[in-house]
Amino acid sequence: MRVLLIHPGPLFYSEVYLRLEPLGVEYVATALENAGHEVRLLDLQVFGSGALDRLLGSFEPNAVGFSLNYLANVPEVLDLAKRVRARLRECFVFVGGHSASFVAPELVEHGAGAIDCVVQGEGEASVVRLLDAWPRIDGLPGAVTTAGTGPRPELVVRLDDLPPARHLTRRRRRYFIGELDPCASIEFTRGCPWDCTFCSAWTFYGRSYRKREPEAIAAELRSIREPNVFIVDDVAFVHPEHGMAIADAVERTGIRKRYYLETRCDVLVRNEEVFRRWARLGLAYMFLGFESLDAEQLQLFRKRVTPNQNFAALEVARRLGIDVAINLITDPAWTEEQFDRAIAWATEVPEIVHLTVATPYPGTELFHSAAGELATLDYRLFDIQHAVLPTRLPLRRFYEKLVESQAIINRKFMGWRTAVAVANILAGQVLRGQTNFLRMLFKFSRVYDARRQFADHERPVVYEMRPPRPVQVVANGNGLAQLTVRGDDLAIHQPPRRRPTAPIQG
Ligand code: B12
Ligand code: SF4
Repeated sequence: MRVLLIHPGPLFYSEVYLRLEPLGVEYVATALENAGHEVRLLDLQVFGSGALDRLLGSFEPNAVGFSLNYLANVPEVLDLAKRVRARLRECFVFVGGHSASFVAPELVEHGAGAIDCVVQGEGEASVVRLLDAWPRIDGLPGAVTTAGTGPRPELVVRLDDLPPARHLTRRRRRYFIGELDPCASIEFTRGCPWDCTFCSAWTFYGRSYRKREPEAIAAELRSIREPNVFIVDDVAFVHPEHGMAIADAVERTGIRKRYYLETRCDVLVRNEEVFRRWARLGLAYMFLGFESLDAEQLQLFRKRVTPNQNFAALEVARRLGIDVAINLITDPAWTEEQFDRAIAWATEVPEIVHLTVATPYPGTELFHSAAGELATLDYRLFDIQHAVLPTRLPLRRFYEKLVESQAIINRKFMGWRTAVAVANILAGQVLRGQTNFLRMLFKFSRVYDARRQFADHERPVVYEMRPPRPVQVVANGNGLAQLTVRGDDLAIHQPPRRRPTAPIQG
């Protein structure tokens, strides 16, 4: 079959700092190519939607698959699916990805005949069987159709069997993160053994945690042409021996690149030696999910770290010379004083402090505990830059304070002063025709705008999200509220029988 895979456009607010290759779709593409299908990949983060019309005409796909990792992209994908259906009536149209998996039946419903199937879970595990079976796909594992939901999807057994189809992504020079321009992406492990209440990374994979072979990772790194690499793992280097084994393999091949990764503060503190080794290998930046400065809030998030561990992690990163971006979650119930406390702290520390808004995503426990509280059902506002729960401050004021706190990044790390400080880096990049980072330095005020964020709530809503199913909240022995929805009930993939092996404290 001729198969066209499409990644939707960027979410406006994240486009300031980064644009990364659609690794998940590349994995799906490899599975299809290996099965003999002819595959094209269109990334609308770097192409305009006119490219879709051109490809539909020239390639005439028999099947079109959309990637839907981000809930805020739901309306865009629904509209695009309808456009494909209007043009190619017989085409098999399917949708997969992280968010699609959690809202699958409502997507089929909104699609009103434009979407034949939503593929839940890891696409490479089921997509080939699906295409082989088309049009008799009802009841296949992971397939959600108008006839209902099939059995739970299967997990990929060996992550190393299918290297991502990077040869299918065009305009790769447009992928970057901050100063790492251009930048490729890679996966060392998949899944997360923790279970934070606001996160769906662990429910998606049924709390499984799988590691790739160090030699296969090194070989893949060697095949990557970009000098910079973003490691997409939810939590990098959970198991120190795995991090060291990859470092050994990378050292043996003599690969030299610069890396960006995301990890937990307690993992960084516990596995300092692994991070030291990687700093020597080129680890330049890391993203740490602080989430809150407040111990009680961290407990409510079930983050299983303390503020002291968070601060200790900053010390480790500073010692190792790794630049850090910290995430803090803004609670819609924040007062002016709580914002001011975060602003004061963000101004004082030398790191990048990024503020996002607490967002109950489908697939998280938070989604169900917030049942009945959602202030909007507009998918587009679920991008952690908008308040989808009622705010204590008037909404307009909430956005003013949010943008005021985010503007610290602009003052500290963007604009002319930074451009002058990094003039050498910029000059080298511009000479090589790379301008993503340069443009980034001047984008902040065009994107972050309290008035616009407020006005986004007034846009007409064509597709409404299905509200969460209310749950029974019971008091436990300590007088604390306990949810009756458990992570295992929300899981897309079957949770493994054996409990995770990662050291979890808390
Ligand atoms: C790396 C990552 C990023 C990277 C790169 C993402 C990219 N270009 O794809 C960056 C840093 C850019 C990023 C940004 C954001 N992210 Co992010 N990100 C992740 C993370 C950690 C891993 C994604 C990944 O690459 N996984 C590895 C690949 C192999 O898996 P995959 O993409 O999921 O693809 C598999 C399946 O989903 C499926 N699949 C995917 N596409 C398709 C298509 C078809 C047709 C089929 C059949 C199957 C299929 O098969 C694939 C192979 O198994 C996830 C958490 C997670 N574990 O999923 C969060 C996650 C997806 N991100 C999240 C969020 C909130 C964001 C931001 C909004 C944050 C922000 N501060 O603004 C931005 C928005 C990005 C945007 N679109 O503009 C949330 C999503 C919440 C939601 N429900 O919408 C997640 C789940 C994290 C979380 N804790 O909740 N992110
Ligand atoms: S540790 Fe990170 S990825 Fe894992 S559940 Fe918590 S927030 Fe999600």
